[in-house]
Amino acid sequence: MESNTPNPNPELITSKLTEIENLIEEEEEFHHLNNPADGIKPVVKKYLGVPNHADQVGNKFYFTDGDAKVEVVVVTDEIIRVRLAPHSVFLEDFSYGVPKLPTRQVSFSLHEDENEFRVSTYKVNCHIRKKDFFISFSDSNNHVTSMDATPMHWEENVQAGGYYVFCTKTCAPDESFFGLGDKPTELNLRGKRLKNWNTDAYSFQWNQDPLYRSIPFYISVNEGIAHGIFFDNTFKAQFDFGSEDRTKTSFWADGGELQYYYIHGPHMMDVVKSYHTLTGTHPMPPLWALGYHQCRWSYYPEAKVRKIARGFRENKIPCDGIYLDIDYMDGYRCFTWNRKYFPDPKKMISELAADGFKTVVIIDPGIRVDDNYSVFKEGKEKKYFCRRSDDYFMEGHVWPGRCQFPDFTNPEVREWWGGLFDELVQMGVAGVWNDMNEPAVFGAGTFPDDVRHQYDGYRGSHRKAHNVYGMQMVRSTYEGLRKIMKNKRPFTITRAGYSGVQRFSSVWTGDNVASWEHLKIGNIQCQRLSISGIPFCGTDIGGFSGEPDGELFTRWIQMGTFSPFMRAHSAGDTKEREPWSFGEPFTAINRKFIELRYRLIPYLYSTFWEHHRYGFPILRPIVMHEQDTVMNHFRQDEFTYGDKILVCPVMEPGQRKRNVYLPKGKWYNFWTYEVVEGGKEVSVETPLETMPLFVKAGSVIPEYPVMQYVGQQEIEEVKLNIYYTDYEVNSFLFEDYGETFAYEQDIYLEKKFVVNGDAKTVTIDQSLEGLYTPRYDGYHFNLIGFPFKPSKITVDGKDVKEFQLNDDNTIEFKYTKTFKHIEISK
Ligand code: MIG
Repeated sequence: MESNTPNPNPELITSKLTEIENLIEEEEEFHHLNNPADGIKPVVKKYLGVPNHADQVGNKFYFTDGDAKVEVVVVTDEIIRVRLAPHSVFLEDFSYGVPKLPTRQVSFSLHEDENEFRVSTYKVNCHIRKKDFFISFSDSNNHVTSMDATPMHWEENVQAGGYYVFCTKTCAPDESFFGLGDKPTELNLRGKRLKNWNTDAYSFQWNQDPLYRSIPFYISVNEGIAHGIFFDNTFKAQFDFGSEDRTKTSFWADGGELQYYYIHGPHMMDVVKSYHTLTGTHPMPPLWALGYHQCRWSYYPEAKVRKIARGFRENKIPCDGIYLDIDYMDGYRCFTWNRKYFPDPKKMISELAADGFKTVVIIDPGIRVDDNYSVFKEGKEKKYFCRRSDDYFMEGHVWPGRCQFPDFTNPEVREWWGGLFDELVQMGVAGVWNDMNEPAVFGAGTFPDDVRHQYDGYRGSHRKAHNVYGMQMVRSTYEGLRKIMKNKRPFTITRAGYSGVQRFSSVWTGDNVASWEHLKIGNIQCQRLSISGIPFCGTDIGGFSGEPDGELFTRWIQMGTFSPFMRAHSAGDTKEREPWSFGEPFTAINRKFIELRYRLIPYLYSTFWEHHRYGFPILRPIVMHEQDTVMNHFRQDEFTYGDKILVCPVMEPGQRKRNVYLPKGKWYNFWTYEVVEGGKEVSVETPLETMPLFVKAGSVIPEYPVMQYVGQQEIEEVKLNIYYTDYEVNSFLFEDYGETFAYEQDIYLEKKFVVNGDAKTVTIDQSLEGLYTPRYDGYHFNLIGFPFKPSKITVDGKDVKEFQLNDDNTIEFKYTKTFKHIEISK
């Protein structure tokens, strides 16, 4: 049921194809400029006519104008899917983004009157207007949240063998837009026009588009109400948020089906959580992956790798991951080793492991054409490499020279590729880094359009498979590792991706630059990725290309401490770039922040669980906390890390003071414990050794002792920092083995802390859920901001005799067993 036939001219060489593609693009641009869907309709465009009929099959409704058909599917109470078939023939339901539609039981109804058909759940109505086939959505209060500005339309493109599909909705005057993954532009996408086409974008710039990933999901906030649109189409797609025409929001793709999910809010958080019910969440990462990672292009030979590792231990800077970039391979052949540089990799990896380092290796998709190379030979024999429409193998140049590329959209190829990691895993490799998987090809940029892909049985050209190629590569990697590592959690990182890539991998933002501007770009990108369904993300700390000075590097380490994924990386032609490379005071400050990262690992891990289990993002921009205030739609510096810690990176050189917005409520300055009332901007001192960090009143922030790597010592007690509140606040602590999938069988422990207080008494209650028993019992309590000196502390009815009142007004005491109820009274 493939709508797109191959490019009919196989003789065209790559450059010619690129030329043609550019022409098509220009033409498209031209079409759009001349047709912002406001009346000047080119003849080739077809619009839906008048719906004259409604059919129902289970939770699916069909409306037709006689020729074209529209399908409306009730997915959940909050999610409705709309699809268009220009001649009534729908493609088979298959999507890499949505492996399976949720199957919860939903009640819904169809209503018809003289003006419209209406499909309703108890939260959403989908209106199909009889006059003109306009589709709109409203909530249970009849508040219209999304409305077509023209009927859905398409262009029959015989040349390209398919349709260009378009959807145009109205854009309200104060409507804001968020999402779309890694776009390096303002957080609020209002007024932007953006493209999804995975691209290797070395040293990308502010506003450059497209970059490495395609996440066709956005969130609209208008009049305080949020909804989401997930345009699940893998072809080159574009989005226009009131850019061509301030009153219209459009999205279109140059192939495939016009298919989108309308996701109801009313809060942005609801939209993101629902989006995750479609595309899945990130599995729990191995605990060590939450530590600090050190990378460079490249650390080699072995002596250098060991020297770097030693450097961490000697400088007492914690580190868990060390990376081998492409030079570890023999002539850049994947799954081989350069034995001159690494004579005994197994020995090296196991000695690094004994010192607490996990080794992560890079793998690229390009396989060197070389009959003496087993991976190539096997792939060739089994016909696993991508082919052009004329059946010749697709070839391109990348690091190894002349290469062919596995078709990761073929399940058999994925299985094969996944198995190739066996040897690396036996050597002790703990994680795999997937690079160049946009896919990137030197010169041509990427594959020619006519390359054929198996696409899990739904064959198609590269036009359809391009944006999912990288995701399928890292899926193959993840699934292969998972099999080989048995019950251990693999760690993977990828550059390219499509919606749903979070089921298989973490991501980094690609080849950024060592500049202050890029620190700002990275801050926005991580927030944007987080709310676009990609929670485990980070930037190349320090900037990949170019040279940061000590100050920029340290400010980047500070921000990176609060990136879900924390890794420093640098290009090969730059100066040494380890956390101690810049001398004092930088080394000490870098150490302090990386230590803070490790202290907060239980907090981050618990937040990760909240993501995995419930679909909450790890980083949350201000707008996600207070979407009612339009001003907040434009704040992009501050974010919360989980829901308890507010972070504001310092992103200007020499900045010793800055304004920080705090959402409503009471906040504690993390460094001084000063209480600040939120709902406004406050001025914060920002000397280099600190950065604005605030903790919500009532929080219980768990802390592990600083270790040089995760699991260095058994944890004997956990510190609980308890921030005074006079209203009830809940906190969670999630714990488990940290490296197996036992959590899938409920072998975990979720601790819930409830803190409440008044001027005389504070209570802390703990309840437990799950089957895991931590190896420690004891807590070290640190009470912060209490308005009184306690005269009595009881834990489960027993008096605590020894507690310490500190000069900074904190109160500390220890209790060697777990507890249910604590009372601290004046
Ligand atoms: O053509 O493997 O983004 O992180 O160090 C460059 C070498 C290939 C690009 C990645 C970068 C990596 C580099 N790679």
